[in-house]
Amino acid sequence: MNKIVLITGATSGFGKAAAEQFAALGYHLIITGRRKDRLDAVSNTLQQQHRIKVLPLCFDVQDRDTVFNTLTQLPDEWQAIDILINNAGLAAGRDSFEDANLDDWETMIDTNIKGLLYVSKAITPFMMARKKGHVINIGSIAGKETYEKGNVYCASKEAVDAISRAMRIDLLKYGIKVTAIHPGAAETEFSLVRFKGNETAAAKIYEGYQPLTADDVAAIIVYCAQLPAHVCINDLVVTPTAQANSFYMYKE
Ligand code: NDP
Ligand code: 8X3
Repeated sequence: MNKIVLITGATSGFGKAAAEQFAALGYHLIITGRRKDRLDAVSNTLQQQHRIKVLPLCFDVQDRDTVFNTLTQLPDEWQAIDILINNAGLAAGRDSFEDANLDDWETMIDTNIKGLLYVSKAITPFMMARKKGHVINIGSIAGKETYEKGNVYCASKEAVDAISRAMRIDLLKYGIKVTAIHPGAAETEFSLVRFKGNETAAAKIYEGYQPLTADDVAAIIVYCAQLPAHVCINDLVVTPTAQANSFYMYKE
């Protein structure tokens, strides 16, 4: 029987690449995002290319009522979710603490922390009932080492790290695996979003070295998801070879 994977933020970057790779392996997909046109395009393409079912759900993970109304009332055939990938997230701005915008801070906290919690709280009861499941949270190297002007983005990803450890302890009794994956610099729409559409500022982040791609990270997500039932990668940090940590990047 095909497994079901739910991926938040599958309209671009890691989430879209993961949807493509899971689809190629025959998984049925629940994919989410706010941009309905993109979500429908990903859904239609993957259903045409592979013999799988796709359920696209368009919502903002910050919206608590919509998250719970949508996810707790999934059609019966979609409730047996094997893998939840909490990927939806963003950085908004890269400003020193004193200059940072409060709305940016709230957006990051509401998306990266609260959104991940809402989705997890809505979906894990399905896994608890089946005494199995796998939650894969996308953190960041930013959650391992706080860098200059990273303030609340780093804090939000440090929270993802702590929440992952907490979920792993509390969900152990239900046989649910929890994996946290912490990527370094990857060229997706991440920097374009962070710099609010400024293409020059975004491109500069990836100059002088070879960053990770969305497919690199997706392949790691898929690898973690496909390990035998008794094996769980708890915590995984992955960077481009040119990046040693949040601070040291070797640029040509
Ligand atoms: P992208 O900007 O390419 O993708 C982000 C995805 O998240 C999009 O599908 C977007 O969909 C979705 N999303 C954002 N906000 C919301 C929201 N409020 N509600 C629902 N969906 C939302 O970036 P990445 O693929 O790079 O980022 C994916 C994750 O990886 C993020 O959590 C990010 O913090 C993390 N990360 C990224 C790194 C990088 O260097 N790229 C490194 C380490 C971690 P839509 O806009 O349609 O809602
Ligand atoms: C994204 C990687 O280093 O820009 O989480 O914070 S970084």
